[in-house]
Amino acid sequence: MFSTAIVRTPGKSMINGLTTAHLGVPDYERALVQHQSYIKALTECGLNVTVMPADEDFPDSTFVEDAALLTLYCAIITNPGAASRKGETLKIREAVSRFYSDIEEISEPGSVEAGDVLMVGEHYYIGLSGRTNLAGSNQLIRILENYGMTGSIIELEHVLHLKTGVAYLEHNNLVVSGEFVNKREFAGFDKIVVPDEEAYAANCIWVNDTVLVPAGYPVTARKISDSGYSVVEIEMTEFQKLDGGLSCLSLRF
Ligand code: CIR
Repeated sequence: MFSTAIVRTPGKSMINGLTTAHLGVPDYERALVQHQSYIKALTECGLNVTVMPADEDFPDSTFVEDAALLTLYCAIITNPGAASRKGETLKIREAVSRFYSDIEEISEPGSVEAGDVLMVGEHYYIGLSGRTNLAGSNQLIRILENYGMTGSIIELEHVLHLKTGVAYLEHNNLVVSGEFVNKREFAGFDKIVVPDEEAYAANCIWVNDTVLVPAGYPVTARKISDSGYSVVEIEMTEFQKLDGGLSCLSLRF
């Protein structure tokens, strides 16, 4: 169970965020409303939510998930692969240090964005992506092992981050889309398969047996609800324009 989340209000500079989506420029006011709904949903799932103020210097800084990996035993500050995102970690470290005394970090030449890291109990799957490199993945595995946890590497083909296309809902249930449907590494899971036309909905989050799903993906929402979860739909259009999904907007621990 999670008790706490950290989020960061988007800044007006989000309109300059990194994107490959071709869905237009985010509407800042609408993004703020959507972010408020996200916070409300986490709160209703029982989490205490720490809201960091916007940081205009970093257009993608609302996607806090990428800057740290929070485990049961330690926090790991990442080293984002995107040059414009590297400086995000400074304030994330400050926020995280209120909750953790053991804080580790990924350093050059290693890069990791924790959107590439999928937690399944005490094992962490690490996606090798354009943002997370082999040196960073190996550093991360060493850190995890020092605390009695494990990690393994998965090569990504098309997605930005591992969790762009896969989500773990506990109880051995894995939501998968696209390249992950038949991935050998995930053969042992019970799979909830997201249809190609709803691929964005593969980035959903388990929060204490409620699953937050982006609004507008009825087939996926139904499949998850049929698997026994209560489903809450969140409008995410303005973050989708920056390739961001539900997991990216919070650190949950
Ligand atoms: C980026 O390209 O870095 C941001 N525009 C989106 C980050 C999304 N984060 C995530 O999937 N964990």
